[in-house]
Amino acid sequence: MKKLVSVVLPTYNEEANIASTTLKVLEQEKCLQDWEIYVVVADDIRSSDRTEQIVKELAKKNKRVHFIKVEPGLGVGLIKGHQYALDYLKPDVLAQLDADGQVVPDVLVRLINVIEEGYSLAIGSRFVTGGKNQLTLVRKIFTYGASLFCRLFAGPWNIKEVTNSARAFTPELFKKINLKRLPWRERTFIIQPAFLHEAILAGAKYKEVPLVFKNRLEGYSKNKVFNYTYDVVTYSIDVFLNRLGINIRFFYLTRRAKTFVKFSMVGFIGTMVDFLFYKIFINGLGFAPATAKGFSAEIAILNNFILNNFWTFRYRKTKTNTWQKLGIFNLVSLGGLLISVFIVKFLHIIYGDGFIYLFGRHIAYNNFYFFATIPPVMLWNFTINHFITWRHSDD
Ligand SMILES: Nc1nc2c(ncn2[C@@H]2O[C@H](COP(=O)(O)OP(=O)(O)O)[C@@H](O)[C@H]2O)c(=O)[nH]1
Ligand SMILES: [Mg+2]
Repeated sequence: MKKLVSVVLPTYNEEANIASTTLKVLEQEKCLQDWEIYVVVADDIRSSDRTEQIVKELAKKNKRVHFIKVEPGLGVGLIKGHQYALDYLKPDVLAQLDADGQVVPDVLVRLINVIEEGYSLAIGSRFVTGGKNQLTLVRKIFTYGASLFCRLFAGPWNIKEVTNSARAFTPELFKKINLKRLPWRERTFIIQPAFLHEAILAGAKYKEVPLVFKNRLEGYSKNKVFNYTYDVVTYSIDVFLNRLGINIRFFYLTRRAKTFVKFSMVGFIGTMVDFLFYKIFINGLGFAPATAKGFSAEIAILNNFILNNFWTFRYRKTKTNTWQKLGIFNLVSLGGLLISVFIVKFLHIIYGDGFIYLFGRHIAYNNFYFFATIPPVMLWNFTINHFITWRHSDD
């Protein structure tokens, strides 16, 4: 009796690739004499192209091809795909690959061989001998950076590849994975490193095998690299904190508070821009400090507006146009400026000019007045911009 491997192919608008990828995956059987390959295509309900019709046609002709429709998100596609396989196909090994043909499908043979050697988890990797990453420079930097960050903070150090889906594992391992903790329902690719982490906690015996990742020829990538970077960083910090015994669900909190976190990052960058131009105007152009501050503050406001408009609140549909938003944003910032002046004035009246002695230095009270303005001004700016400047309107 042959053994059975189910291969989940998650799809989201993959009409140009899914037929050829499915056939190439099934073809790998010629290098796997003891195995029968089954394919489960897990198509996102948001797919608006012909992926579904194409796979259903294939499934009619070939009982090895199965099709399910799944809720949005890569994690949902993968997990629901494996659950379907366990329920209906009773596989000896669960495997998964990208459906777009970017990953050369012969990796499947190596993944299964590793499971046959006695490992419970085989990981396709661009970072072991024979592996190749033929993506653009930005993506290469991301792959490497994510790998390094995960290895340092989440561990283990000896897994080099964390951000692709090509893997195989035993049903026993899959059943031991804590799905309550794994963020598989989140609409992000974080499932890729998070699944590894949870698999290791579930006792996986793992090994990496080489994989060639080509550039995409057809269709488009759904990988939002900037968001993915944010998730990899916050997830790894979450794991790290957990290890220190600090269980504050950092990943979930920062995801829920994502807009606020982005807004704060913009504010931080804006403060640096403000300070940089303040110094340039004074030292380079000989402006008086007050004049320099006026110009540098407006440059910082423009900087923050652009970042907030095209990043923080990018998905907000507003009734106002960009110029109107810029006008409102300036007014809100002016409000913030007034608030900070009042706070400094108020604190100065109460506490006056003084020093405290900290770390062997005299530190003037006015430094604390400056920093005391940041939380209330942040709150003001965020609240007003959230509810007014970038007010979301559905119609
Ligand atoms: N079901 C499902 N599949 C997805 C989703 N996002 C991406 N995929 C599939 O996952 C695979 C990898 O995604 P891709 O966009 O190619 O990311 P990249 O290879 O990292 O650029 C492809 O087969 C996609 O069709 C999703 O939200 N739901
Ligand atoms: Mg891809």
